[in-house]
Amino acid sequence: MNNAQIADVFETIGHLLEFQGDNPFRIRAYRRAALNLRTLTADLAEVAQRGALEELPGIGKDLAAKIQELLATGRLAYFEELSRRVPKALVTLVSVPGIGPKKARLLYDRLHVTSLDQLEDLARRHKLRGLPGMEAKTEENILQGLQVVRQGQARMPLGAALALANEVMKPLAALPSVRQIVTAGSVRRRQESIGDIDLLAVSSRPGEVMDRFVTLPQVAQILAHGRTKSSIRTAGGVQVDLRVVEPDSFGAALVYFTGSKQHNVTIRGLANRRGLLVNEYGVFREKTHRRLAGATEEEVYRALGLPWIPPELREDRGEVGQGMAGTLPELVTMDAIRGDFHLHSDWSDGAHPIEEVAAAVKRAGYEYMLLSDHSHSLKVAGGLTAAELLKQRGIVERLNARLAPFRILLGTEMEILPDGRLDYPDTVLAKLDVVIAAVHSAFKQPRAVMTRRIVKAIRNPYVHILAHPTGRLWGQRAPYDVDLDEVARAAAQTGAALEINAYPTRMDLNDRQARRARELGALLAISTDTHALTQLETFELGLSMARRAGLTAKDVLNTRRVHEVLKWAQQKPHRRDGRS
Ligand code: DGT
Ligand code: CA
Ligand code: CA
Repeated sequence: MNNAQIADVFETIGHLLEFQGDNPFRIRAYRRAALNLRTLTADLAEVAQRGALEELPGIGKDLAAKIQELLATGRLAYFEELSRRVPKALVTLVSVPGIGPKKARLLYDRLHVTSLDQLEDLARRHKLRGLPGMEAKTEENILQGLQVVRQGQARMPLGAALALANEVMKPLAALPSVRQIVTAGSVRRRQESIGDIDLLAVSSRPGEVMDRFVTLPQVAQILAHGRTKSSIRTAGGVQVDLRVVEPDSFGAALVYFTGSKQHNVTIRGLANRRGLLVNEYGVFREKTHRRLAGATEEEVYRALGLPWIPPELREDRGEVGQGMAGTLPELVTMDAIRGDFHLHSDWSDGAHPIEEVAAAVKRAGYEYMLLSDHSHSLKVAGGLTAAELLKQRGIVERLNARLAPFRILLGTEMEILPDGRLDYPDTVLAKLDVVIAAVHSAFKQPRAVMTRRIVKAIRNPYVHILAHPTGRLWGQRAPYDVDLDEVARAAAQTGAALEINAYPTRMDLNDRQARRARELGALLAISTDTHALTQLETFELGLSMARRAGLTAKDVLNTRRVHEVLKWAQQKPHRRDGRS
């Protein structure tokens, strides 16, 4: 069993317990564990082998034993026993955001709903309203929830796809005949959602690669097994395609199978206008069929009169024209990144003491980090009172003396209350280095109210970064309704930054939203939202969104030196239009 499957089991247990009216703390513990497992980049089997399961956030003795049982047997007696006590249809229904146990009961008992298709049909025909507590708006919410579930089922978030791709590539790369193996398709373009995983390899013995591929432990079903091309499906339902190509057409194949389809169409058009032919084998003269390029991507693009185009930009959003004009943006790279702007410690809902978080961030090569524990209104996450928050200052200073030149900035991830007021008074905020504000409540507010709420927070002179601006949680919660253009304009006017949250189930802002925010003049800050140290490496997901947005180093706050960040933060109260 892989991480996602074990997370699914825990999440379902949460639902089953809720049906039985079990202890809310136990229910929450299972749900939180599920969420943490989903965002874990390490392989659970490997963590278990190291005996380190209990070091994971939210995993105690009991859950660690359950993970062990699932890993060892693929089953969990406790889960099977719980499942027997609750009709399967209820479990299906409650997986839809917006349907709790009470509504699921109603739908099942009164309308005998047993499948999502049936539910969708009834909601579309307005047959749900009239049940106690169900109105037109409820039907709308349920339809929206169904979309969220289906999106989550049909495509997976980038982080999960990258983890699986690496897991599959590792044993293949180890074969002596394999000279290269890389991702192609949407994974290589770092798209936020992935349909299937495409891999490309060069090998002197393609047959051996194919045989190894279709017998990997991840394989649940072999969809195709050919001489140079095979496809499999994992137990989690993910399709993986692998092709082996000749070395002298590797570059052409990589361009072709990286896509996107639209990008390929555009470069084919460009080739045709120049009397050339481009396909997965190379670039050829149309008339003589003489081969001009094929072994590397660089030479393929060069033969077409283009510079090499980073995969993240290959979406036919103008990159081919920019390439011809020599105006492709110089995308921000990991090398340019100096700090991470959103990390939790065990003072709120993080898993580790400040000291350990800082040491790990420093070890990862950063120059600074923003400590941002939750504020007191977020009780479920152990939010800090103002007095507790200010107590962190002394600890931060002592650690800074020890870790110099590494620097911990003191901040907070502060609640934006439903009416747009903030969780701490300005007198407290003025004592912090950088302040993050975030929405974690009243998600259902109408668009105008939510927009006003967030803009009001951004206009506070002491608020510097808006965390996860849309609140979307992959497969669980749709984004709240907010006018992001208004939010970006307010950020641009006041000199605040919008976050690109790299948490694997968030990726918020995503690439399109970040691109738009930059167009409107807003600065972007990439953050891991780290709760456990295994999450530090997810920074790459946020960086991918930034690169797909076409951001350069100067568009991204993280590329600034620490004193520049502090200066930027201190200037905010003095900007003319800081307060509305
Ligand atoms: P996905 O899997 O939905 O996340 O998106 P992709 O882009 O990975 O799409 P996929 O797996 O169907 O195909 C991988 C790449 O192969 C795609 O980006 C471009 C190339 N490709 C696939 N089918 C065609 C086609 O009919 N025409 C062209 N020009 N390229 C194709
Ligand atoms: Ca694909
Ligand atoms: Ca594919």
